[in-house]
Amino acid sequence: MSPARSAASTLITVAPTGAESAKAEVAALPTTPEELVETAVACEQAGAALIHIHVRDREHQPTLDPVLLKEAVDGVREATDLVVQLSTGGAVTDPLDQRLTVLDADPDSCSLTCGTTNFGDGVFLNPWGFMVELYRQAQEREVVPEFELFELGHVHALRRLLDECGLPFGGKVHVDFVTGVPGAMPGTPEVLLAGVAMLPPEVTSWSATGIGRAHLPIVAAALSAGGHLRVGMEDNLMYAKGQAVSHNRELVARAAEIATLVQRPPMSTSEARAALAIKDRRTR
Ligand code: KMH
Ligand code: ZN
Repeated sequence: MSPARSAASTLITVAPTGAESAKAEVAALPTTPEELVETAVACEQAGAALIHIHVRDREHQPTLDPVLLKEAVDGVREATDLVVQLSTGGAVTDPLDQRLTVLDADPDSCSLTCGTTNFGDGVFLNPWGFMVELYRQAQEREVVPEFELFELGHVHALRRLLDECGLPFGGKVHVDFVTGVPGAMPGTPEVLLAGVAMLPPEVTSWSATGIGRAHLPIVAAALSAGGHLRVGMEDNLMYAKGQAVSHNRELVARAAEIATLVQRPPMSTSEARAALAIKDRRTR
């Protein structure tokens, strides 16, 4: 089945925090454990089925502290049915070996970026050996990766990864096109559709996100082409021209409204768990 034609409903991922924005400049950014859980609950109610988490420390700085990561996973898992995905990308300054330890927090899913990319003024490092090691560890721990694609070349690197390492745990292959990062692939429908055309046939679902101004054009393009959506303050701090996002819920609710209008309503968390073949780690 072509992934471009398979989606009757829309998986909405929320990426509420990221590693780039400063709490001092963006008060609405959820950076404490309490804010993260409150955001997760509100976004689930608004239509999200998956949450992509970056954790902050007590000073609101990005961290890969294992205790804080576990606290975040457990807190969101106890309060919601969302698929809990941890970022293994962290911040551009995070060392590769520390990024691998994210899996110790036992998330349902983890991000896995398919290659190095420009990232604003920095470089987001994802060398081949790191990708393979992260993928193998995810397979062993039965964590479902979301393959993140910041460049068209990353689509080809995904092909190589699947050839050399096989399918993820559960057999589903879900990718997210992250478009509009300064210096990486632009957030235009043309580039998104070129990436979709290159996807390996093993891909069972794809989503897209547009950074900053690319947000709404990419929402519209992805829905039109049969894809899913990632929204949230990691990627976009403005709701509209001159209007800052005041809560991640607003971005999820708008995405859910647009998806419903085009008759691809939000996927429930149980549908998302089935679509991504997520192992059930819930305790409640
Ligand atoms: N913060 C970026 C350097 C991921 O979460 O895996 C990387 C990123 C991708 O956000
Ligand atoms: Zn991220």
